[in-house]
Amino acid sequence: MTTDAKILSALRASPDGVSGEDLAEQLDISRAAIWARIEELRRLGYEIEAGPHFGYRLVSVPDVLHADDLLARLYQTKIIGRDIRVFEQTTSTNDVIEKLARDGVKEGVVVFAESQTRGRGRLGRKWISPAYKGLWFSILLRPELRPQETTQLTVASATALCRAIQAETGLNPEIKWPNDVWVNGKKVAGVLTELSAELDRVKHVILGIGVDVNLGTGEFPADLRQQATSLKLEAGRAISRADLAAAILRELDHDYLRVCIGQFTKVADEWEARCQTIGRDVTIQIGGRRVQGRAESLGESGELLLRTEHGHLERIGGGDVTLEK
Ligand code: BT5
Repeated sequence: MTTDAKILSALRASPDGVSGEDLAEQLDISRAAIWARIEELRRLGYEIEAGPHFGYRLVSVPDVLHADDLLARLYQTKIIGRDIRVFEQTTSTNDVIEKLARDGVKEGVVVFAESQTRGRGRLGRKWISPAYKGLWFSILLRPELRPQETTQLTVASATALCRAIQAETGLNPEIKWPNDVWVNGKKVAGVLTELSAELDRVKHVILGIGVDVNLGTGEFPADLRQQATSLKLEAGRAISRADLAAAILRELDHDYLRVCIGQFTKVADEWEARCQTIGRDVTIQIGGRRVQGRAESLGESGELLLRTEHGHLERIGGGDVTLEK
């Protein structure tokens, strides 16, 4: 952990304040060095009160993503979030992770961007990513899975996102297979899973996640307003992006471990309970093909089991779902 991360976690651990002397002792640096770091944190927008009786006290944190601060909150995760990098702007955070993957960086690294100039969805679709309004981030994973099993990670991401969003906002998110998180009938988050694989072995997976946190209606293009919303619009209050980011990474770490140790069925049960697609009549567009039927359940690799209109059970690995009335 960096010095800033240690200071922030010490301040969080003592909401009533902690003395400069105690901080200096805990971190094994001088009081002057502590003071200099506190000044720097204040410059970044952290409101830190100082007084003779309580020492230093964290009053409020700015609505910016700060890698050290996120690290400080995530010291207990096993894989995801041990290394966090925040960029002011990128093309797509998936591109940055792709480069890190090629450079041999360890799995679990997370890249956030305050804005993306070329954020993308599946099939090269555009993902709008306005500055400071959402969480636009990607994670590098190197799981021991076969390529067809990586749908498990998309499923795990959706369940983790739902738990974190519910805990931080009180909203009740639902999942639309395979990668959408919805609130009150509109999309608030999506997952883009990209993988590099050999025939039978995954080399790495990039999970790209976009969450519409504090966008106002005007920040969505007119053609998206019917189908997309933000947590702020639905909850009726601004949501702390840093709190939500930390919660999501914690939940993702938990679900990723469940997948790694062969407990995908537990994730799948939770997923099915949240999934509004199961039990519904749907039309699925898979490239140029269109299939219709009833979504029956989730298969053991995260695929959708669809009872087609002709009575066959089809395993669908990916596609765009439209719910029939
Ligand atoms: C997704 O694709 O839902 C995956 C989105 C993943 C975005 C993240 S952001 C960080 C990382 N870096 C990237 O470059 N991407 C990932 P899909 O199911 O194909 O949905 C895309 C469709 O959603 C678009 O065609 C629009 O209709 C709609 N859309 C675009 N921007 C949106 C937004 N901010 N919120 C809700 N819907 C949006």
